[in-house]
Amino acid sequence: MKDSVGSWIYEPKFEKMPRERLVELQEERLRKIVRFCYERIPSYKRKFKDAGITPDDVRTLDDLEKIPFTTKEDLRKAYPYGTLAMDIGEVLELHASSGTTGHPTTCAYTKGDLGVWSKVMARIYASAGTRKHDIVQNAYGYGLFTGGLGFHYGALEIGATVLPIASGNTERQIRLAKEYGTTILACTPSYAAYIGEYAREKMGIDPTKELRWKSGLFGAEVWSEELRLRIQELLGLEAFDIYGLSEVIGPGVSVECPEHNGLHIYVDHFLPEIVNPVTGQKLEEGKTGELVLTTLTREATPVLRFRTGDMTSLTTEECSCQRTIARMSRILGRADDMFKVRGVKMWPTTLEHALLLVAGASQNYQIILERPERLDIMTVQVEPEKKIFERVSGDLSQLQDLSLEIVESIRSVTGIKANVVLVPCNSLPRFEGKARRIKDLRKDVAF
Ligand code: DLL
Repeated sequence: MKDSVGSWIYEPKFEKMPRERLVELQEERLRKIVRFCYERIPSYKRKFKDAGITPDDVRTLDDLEKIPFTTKEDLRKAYPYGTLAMDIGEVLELHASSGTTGHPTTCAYTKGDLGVWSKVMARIYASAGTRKHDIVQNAYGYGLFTGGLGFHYGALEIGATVLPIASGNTERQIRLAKEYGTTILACTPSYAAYIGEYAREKMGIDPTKELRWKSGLFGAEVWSEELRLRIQELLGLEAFDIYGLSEVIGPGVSVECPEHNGLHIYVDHFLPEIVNPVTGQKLEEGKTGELVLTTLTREATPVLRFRTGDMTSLTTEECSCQRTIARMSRILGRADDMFKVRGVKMWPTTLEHALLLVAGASQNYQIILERPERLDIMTVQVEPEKKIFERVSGDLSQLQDLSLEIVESIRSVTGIKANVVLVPCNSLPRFEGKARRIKDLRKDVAF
């Protein structure tokens, strides 16, 4: 195994467990959690009744499909306390996931849940080479968003030092990184890229030489392999993809190992399935579809077959890092972020991938979708890299070759001819949290 950042395994007992034993453990936990949900949460009892099943019908992993899905809408309807399986006296922490449409959803944690959260986050840190002597710059938002506290608890569990700086105030991020010599950066990938640009352009600091970051734990939004390479170049660290969601635990569901060939899922706590997002039909290993997760150990707000809306695929093929647990591919996008342009399905990352294949294009872009008459028009606004922008003294008309190259790259990746508009550096919005890349101005778009 490559050991670029001294990666290690925090709970080898679970991560390297022989497959048969792992399945036994999962089935044992599945039977328990199914009964627990049925007995403690009235909406599950109702769902089971409607489906004509009882907890006794779920004995093995193959029985999982008998259980009806849980959707975000189910959880929203049950807001604020309808999803609680425990008495409020047992709940130590409440988080509400961002409700951009309608009610948020409640994610509650007992002492046991916080223990599991800390442990899975510690596994994540270990996978990214974090040790006791590391100083973690935690630039995820603290508060109701689970990013900040999840990364905080994991760092404490490992015994590392945590700098709870939260997101924002980029100048201070860079100054403190330098002064304290922080070694691990945790934030969204779009913010990491922004920090890299800001350090160079606004502060004259080259993070690869003047900061001590060795690894970055980036997640909470979709990003592409090309953006990873950009961030690594900008910040001089090894970038790890980390996945999770509030309804299931927060960050802590899966992470890459140094092989960077998918994200190992902590399947002893979170049971994954892939389904066709339209029909709900279970898909076989290797096929791309919507990730569905069942929490095997969650106490306060357990979920059975939760439709995450995230598109990925699974593999149980062995990884050379020795972990036996399944891997998921990098998230392609959300089923509901997926957009169609003239019938072709894509996600923002598809475009990001196409853009970053072109030298001179930056990772700052925005997609605008319009349908002035009957045909979709996709316009991609892209900032050129700063050095290129400066070379032409801000005269974008001199960069026609660059925009043609981007048009060609998008065409070869998606088959669609987009309008590419180069825009001045620093003119597109930057995000300290999750990036929002699409402006869909089309009316009544049907999928
Ligand atoms: O974003 C938890 C998190 C915090 C994960 C920090 C990683 C790091 P939510 O706010 O509930 O929780 O948003 C969950 O974010 O369903 C995905 O659509 C997206 N997402 C999370 N991680 C990734 C990732 C946190 N690595 C939603 N790649 C999920 C792509 C991600 N999308």
